[in-house]
Amino acid sequence: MIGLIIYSSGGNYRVKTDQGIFKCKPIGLFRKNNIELVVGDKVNIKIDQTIGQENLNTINKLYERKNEFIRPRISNIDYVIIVTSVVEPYFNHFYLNKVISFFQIKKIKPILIFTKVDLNKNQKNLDLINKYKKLNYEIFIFKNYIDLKERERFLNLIENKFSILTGQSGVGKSTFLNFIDQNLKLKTAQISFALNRGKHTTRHYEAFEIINNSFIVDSPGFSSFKIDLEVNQIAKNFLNFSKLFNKCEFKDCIHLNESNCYIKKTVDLIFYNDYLKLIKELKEKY
Ligand SMILES: Nc1nc2c(ncn2[C@@H]2O[C@H](COP(=O)(O)OP(=O)(O)OP(=O)(O)O)[C@@H](O)[C@H]2O)c(=O)[nH]1
Ligand SMILES: [Mg+2]
Ligand SMILES: [Zn+2]
Repeated sequence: MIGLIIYSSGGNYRVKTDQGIFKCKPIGLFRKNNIELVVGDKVNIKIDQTIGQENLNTINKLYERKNEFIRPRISNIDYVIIVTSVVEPYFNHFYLNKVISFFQIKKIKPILIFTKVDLNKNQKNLDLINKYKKLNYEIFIFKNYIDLKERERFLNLIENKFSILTGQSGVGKSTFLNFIDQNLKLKTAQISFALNRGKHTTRHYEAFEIINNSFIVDSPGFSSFKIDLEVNQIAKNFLNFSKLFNKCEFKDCIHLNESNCYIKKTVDLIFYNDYLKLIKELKEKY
């Protein structure tokens, strides 16, 4: 039977199939070949309830992965849903731009959710959201709720897709998901003002089935997201750079001090500065 791994914890898995969800263990071959199964994997399982009291169902085949990530351990992602709060925590566009670019390099489309817009008192934040709109990203504005039409639009977008939800702690990932699917009732936390950081309330990776065979993994905050980037990849994939870098004079332009750099000339300063900051961060790493 073919299925999708929707939960993993300490070598125990839950696999969703046409016949329902089954608790499974992988056959020894996986360990022998050093293959760790992860949430998002498409697998074959064998149902075997005859041994002892336990349901000993086994996973005996892994189908080829479309993509895979080390941390979090997840595979076959169609969309990344990036949640950014405009206040508490502050509008961290640098982090957002970095995550967008990381996933664009992997050819995974981002969906941007801006939260806590009801608490916003600063026009600059709204202007910034508009800058993302101009780059043609799929955007949703969350004010502790979104209206039915927007909810529909979101559900249509993720239909039959496997998506990962990410964003810094406390931005409202779980709150947003609970709103989209009122049956989920994920734990949410009050932000801790003392630290100006949200408390971690999401502990494990689990794909939640939102209606219509659409799955979303609610992952912990970004600190545990392993982001590996290279300068020349960033130079071609940062935000909308893929549409622009061909117009730079040099084919391998990294948009710093090269002459006739189209990107330096045309990209919004706030985004260009984030690009510089990211390049600096990468260069310091090596
Ligand atoms: N006013 C307002 N509060 C919000 C909004 N979105 C989330 N919150 C609040 O922000 C706090 C943190 O929300 P969570 O959903 O727990 O955040 P999270 O991103 O899941 O956090 P972690 O699981 O720790 O990564 C909660 O108190 C929410 O009620 C919003 O749009 N408006
Ligand atoms: Mg959460
Ligand atoms: Zn350039």
